[in-house]
This record gives sequence, C-alpha cells and structure tokens, in this order.
Amino acid sequence: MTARPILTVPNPILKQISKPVAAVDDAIRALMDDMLDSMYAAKGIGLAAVQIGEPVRVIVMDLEWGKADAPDHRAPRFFANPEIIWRSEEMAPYEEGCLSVPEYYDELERPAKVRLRYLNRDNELVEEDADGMFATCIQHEMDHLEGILFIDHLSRLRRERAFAKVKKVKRAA
Ligand code: K1U
Ligand code: ZN
Repeated sequence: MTARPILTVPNPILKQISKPVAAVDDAIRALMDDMLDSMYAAKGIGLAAVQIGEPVRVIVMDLEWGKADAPDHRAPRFFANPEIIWRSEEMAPYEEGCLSVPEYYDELERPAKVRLRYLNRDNELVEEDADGMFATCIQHEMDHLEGILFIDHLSRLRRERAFAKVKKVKRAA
C-alpha cells in the first residue's frame, strides 16, 4: 500500500469524468488500498480515485477515524460504480472541505438523505441508505466522479476566494 500525492486545483485531471470499473478485482482492491493510505496520510475522511490521478469510479471513506475519544479506530468503506437511486427533498447544510482544495471550507446544502447502489470491496452489489455526514460525504465524492468540485456549487466570488486561498497555501508550502 502506498500513499500517493493528491491532485489539487487547478489540475485539469480533476475535471475528467471517471470511467466505470468492469468489476472489483485484485487490481481495483490494490487501488482502493493506495487510496486509503493517501486519504489517511492527508487526514481526510473520503477520497475519489481521480484525486490521485486515476479517473475510475472508485471511492474510499472512513468517517470513524481520528475522533478524539478513539483516534486509532478505523472503519474503512469502499464504493465502486456508485449510483444515487433516491434523494430526499429535505436539504441539509454542512461545512465541506476537500483535499484537492486545501484549507478552504465553506457551507453547502445537499439532499439530507440518499439511497445508494454500489459494488463493495467483494464485488457485491449493495443498496444502502445514507444520512448525516455519510450522505454529505458520498455526494461530495460522487461529484468528483463527474469532474465537479464542491467549490463549483458556490458563487463566483466564493470560488475565487477558494482559489486565492489555495494559491496562498501553495506559496507557503
Ligand atoms: O477531498 C475529499 O474529497 C475529502 C474530503 C471529504 C469531505 C469532507 C467534508 C465534507 C464533505 C466531504 C475531506 O476529507 S476534507 C478534510 C475534512 O474536511 C475533514 C477531515 C477530518 C474530519 C472532518 C473533516
Ligand atoms: Zn473533495
């Protein structure tokens, strides 16, 4: 398993539409493991494959790790070819961040609940309901599969603020 560099804006690869995987086989599981290492190394809670330069429809997530009461507890989750098959009319606000837009956070509203269909790490087709942080994070990651960043949902002014912040962070690095 290898932690790989995470692409940041304005890298054009982030705007690509990711391709479906034929099946979750050993090669995809190896990619999932690299993604997980990359996500943990960058202190994120989710990651889409395109963020490490692999435009395929694969997402990893861990909403449990890094919590103050049990910082080492890990609960990784794996999603291939995810689809949203139902979304609630009710919306929920959340302060989002993105490892590809380092150190910029802004509030966004998304459907509060969704029903998902995806292939898990064992290549099984699963349907699952998501709410709370899980619903926000999976919608954020699924946007990456379409080449959409959370800042694309913001006003031009806020998006420009985000790009300025990223420039500043990169200059300081
Ligand atoms: O870049 C990414 O897609 C990962 C992103 C996921 C995400 C965070 C918040 C809302 C929606 C999606 C991150 O993990 S950014 C880091 C971050 O915000 C965070 C890290 C640890 C705990 C809580 C938030
Ligand atoms: Zn992101």
